[in-house]
Amino acid sequence: MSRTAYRTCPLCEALCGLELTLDDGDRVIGVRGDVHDPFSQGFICPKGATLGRLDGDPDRLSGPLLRGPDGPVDTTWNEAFDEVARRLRAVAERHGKDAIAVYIGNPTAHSIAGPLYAGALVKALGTRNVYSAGTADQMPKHVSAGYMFGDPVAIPVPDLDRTDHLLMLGANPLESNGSLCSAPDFPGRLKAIGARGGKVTVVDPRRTRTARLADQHVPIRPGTDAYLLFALVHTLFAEDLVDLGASDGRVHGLDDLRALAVDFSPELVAGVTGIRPLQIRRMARELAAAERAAVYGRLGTCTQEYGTLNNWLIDVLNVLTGNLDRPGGAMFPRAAHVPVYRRKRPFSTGRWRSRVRDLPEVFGEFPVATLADEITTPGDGRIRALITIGGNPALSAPGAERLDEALAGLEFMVGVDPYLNETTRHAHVVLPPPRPAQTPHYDVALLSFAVRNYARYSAPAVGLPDGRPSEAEILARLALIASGVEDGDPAGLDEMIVASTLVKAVAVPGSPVYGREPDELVKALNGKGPDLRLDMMLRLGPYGEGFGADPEGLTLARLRDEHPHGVDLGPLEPRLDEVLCTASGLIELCPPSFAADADRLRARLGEPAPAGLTLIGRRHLRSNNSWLHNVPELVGGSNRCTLQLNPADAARLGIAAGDPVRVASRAGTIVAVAEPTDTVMAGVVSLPHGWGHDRPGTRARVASEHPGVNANLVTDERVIDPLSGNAVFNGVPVTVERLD
Ligand SMILES: Nc1nc2c(c(=O)[nH]1)N[C@H]1C(S)=C(S)[C@@H](COP(=O)(O)OP(=O)(O)OC[C@H]3O[C@@H](n4cnc5c(=O)[nH]c(N)nc54)[C@H](O)[C@@H]3O)O[C@H]1N2
Ligand SMILES: Nc1nc2c(c(=O)[nH]1)N[C@H]1C(S)=C(S)[C@@H](COP(=O)(O)OP(=O)(O)OC[C@H]3O[C@@H](n4cnc5c(=O)[nH]c(N)nc54)[C@H](O)[C@@H]3O)O[C@H]1N2
Ligand code: SF4
Ligand SMILES: [Mo]
Repeated sequence: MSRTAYRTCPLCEALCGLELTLDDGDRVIGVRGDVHDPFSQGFICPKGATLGRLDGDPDRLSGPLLRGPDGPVDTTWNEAFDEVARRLRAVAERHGKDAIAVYIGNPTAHSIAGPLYAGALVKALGTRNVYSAGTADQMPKHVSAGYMFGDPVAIPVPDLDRTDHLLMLGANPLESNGSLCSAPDFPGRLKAIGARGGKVTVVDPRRTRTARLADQHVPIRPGTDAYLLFALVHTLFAEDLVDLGASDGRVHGLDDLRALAVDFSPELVAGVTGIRPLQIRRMARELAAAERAAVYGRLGTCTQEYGTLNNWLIDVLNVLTGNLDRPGGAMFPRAAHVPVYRRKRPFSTGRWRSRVRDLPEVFGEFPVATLADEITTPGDGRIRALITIGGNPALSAPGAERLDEALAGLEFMVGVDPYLNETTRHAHVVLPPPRPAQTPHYDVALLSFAVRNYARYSAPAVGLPDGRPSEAEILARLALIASGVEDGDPAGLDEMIVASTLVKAVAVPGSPVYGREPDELVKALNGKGPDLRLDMMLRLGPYGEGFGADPEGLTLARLRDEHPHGVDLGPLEPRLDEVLCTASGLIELCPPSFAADADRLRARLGEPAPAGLTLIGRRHLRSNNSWLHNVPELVGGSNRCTLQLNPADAARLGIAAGDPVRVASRAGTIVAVAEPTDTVMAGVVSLPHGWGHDRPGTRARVASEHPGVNANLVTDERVIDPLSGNAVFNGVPVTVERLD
């Protein structure tokens, strides 16, 4: 007998609802799109469709591992946690708190446990050595939102379903399915813009599938978006096209911004960007003329040396054209579990600095680009131990070879990960979370970026055997260990967090529980662990039941039982008032540190362009960073880890399709297989990341048969976006030659 269960897909940001079919042995034997999900309406991609294969992957670790003299061996959960406690304590006693570092990987943003427990772990460790995939990804967006709007997570998303004009830079949602813009069936939503008479423009050095679907593709030289964006701002001012709309009277720094943009005329930036002045002017005019327009930039704009400037100027354009916070423009989603009454402290970076390279703290973190420095450089405060939670920095971080070597030299390392991958092979203890089918789901991190207000909770499809901790329990146990409570009950941590949240909530005027008694509120809550926390968050949230304030409102039980396919909470609504929390109470259009970096950008114009080729990345629909390469259905067919280059460059260098080529940069050298294609502009080469599965000591049989090469052996950890510390993967100077 088979049965059906429903859950959100945890593999990307599109949040598709899935219908799982399970056999009577609780194996997932089928996956389809959930047609009753009001948001995804049955949409599914090849990755979601193979979730069953991932769930049942024989290489997935079923229990904890302890490293012995001959490699990792199975152990019990108690022994594993005891070992972690003993060895972390030893490191902390000998070297202090900062000697223990944490790395939080991307899949942590897709789990219920990551966002709810990683913070508690970091706090309990009391370390400043906090790293994440965020500084290889979206950190520039947080910095830009933090300084412009006061809140680093106040990130506007394009209102895809109502916009008439979408200007998209450095994003390829036809492969990625979208990012910082959760929209199941992103391709369908893009096509709908054209169908209702709108226009989509894509700025990208490659003619991607997204660029082909768009009405217009504007190729740009890698790493030069800030020049283009400044020229667009320049044109809006120069041609008197600025119309703040809803932001009128709510901005600060408009004159400073205008003064800054004066220098960046379309003529001046044409050479460096490769975009004709007339085209830039036309783009600015169309943006200003559109009834409802949105400018959206994603990964390609972040992983650049001017990542923060890019992300700031993108939202500047939204403000200057009156599109911020208006339907069809760039809007702030309202997530059901995020209270809108929160008291916020204005954002700033650099509250402390890194030991070796003196880099500013950003959003509580140091750049992953300096993790290897902090592990290998002797002296007080050196990192001796590391906890990784989902992630694979040995492949995903810039200058990965140095980091890989550094990991091998750690005194102690813990990996919370279902796989023995290129990173966790260095761990002394590996703590694997259970299968997706055994894991509850709610997108704590991603629902704040959805193009419709929406919520969905999935109960585990399959129960956990006795004594088998969930990922929430694993992380809670680690947090307890870090705070010196070695055999505490993980549930106690949730009760503590709930109690302290409620104490704060009752003190904030405007909260639905203002003035009430926390002890009495706790009694209303149901569930244990993450469920308890989520029940509280939903009740305190904008659609919540408010502990009696709105009897019809959301509770976890109501979301789970009455809306098993998720609930649509309506289109995005203007809510700048709820969001804005700068010290001035205004949108900061020209933060001083950004203006200073713009001076650096301007000065760079005078320098000669680097000769040779520049490297950028790319994504493929059937991949997911470093970790779906062990699913046979997703890696079959031709080698995808190729170095794409323009046929003109290939001819000049005497390179033919299939030739092995040596790619060299300041950081390192790799050998890849060449794939000439005119989808890449001349002067640019492209290699995907997440490959390089040829390292000994991993346990991923399928992936090791399709190893590919690690692009991050040639990306350079020394070059970062100074404002955010973000890694630079796009625009890396390289030389390419045929290997004889
Ligand atoms: N299938 C699949 N889906 C994924 C992932 C995956 O690995 N595979 N990863 C997930 C993750 S972690 C993320 S963050 C998202 C990212 O999702 P997206 O932001 O859509 O990222 P990419 O697909 O890498 O698209 C970035 C684009 O930027 C272009 N680009 C490179 N350099 C420049 C430049 O200098 N300027 C401009 N304008 N463009 C440039 C690249 O050619 C590429 O097409 O995708 C998520 N979804
Ligand atoms: N050159 C280059 N490098 C890049 C990028 C690029 O475009 N170009 N993109 C960057 C981006 S956007 C990102 S986000 C990073 C990603 O970098 P990372 O987060 O470091 O790497 P991932 O491959 O996403 O991590 C996958 C690991 O998480 C584990 N995992 C999966 N599910 C779970 C779970 O539920 N719990 C736990 N605990 N672990 C789980 C998997 O088993 C796997 O081992 O890479 C960055 N690196
Ligand atoms: S688009 Fe993303 S969320 Fe949807 S099925 Fe594919 S991987 Fe899962
Ligand atoms: Mo990412």
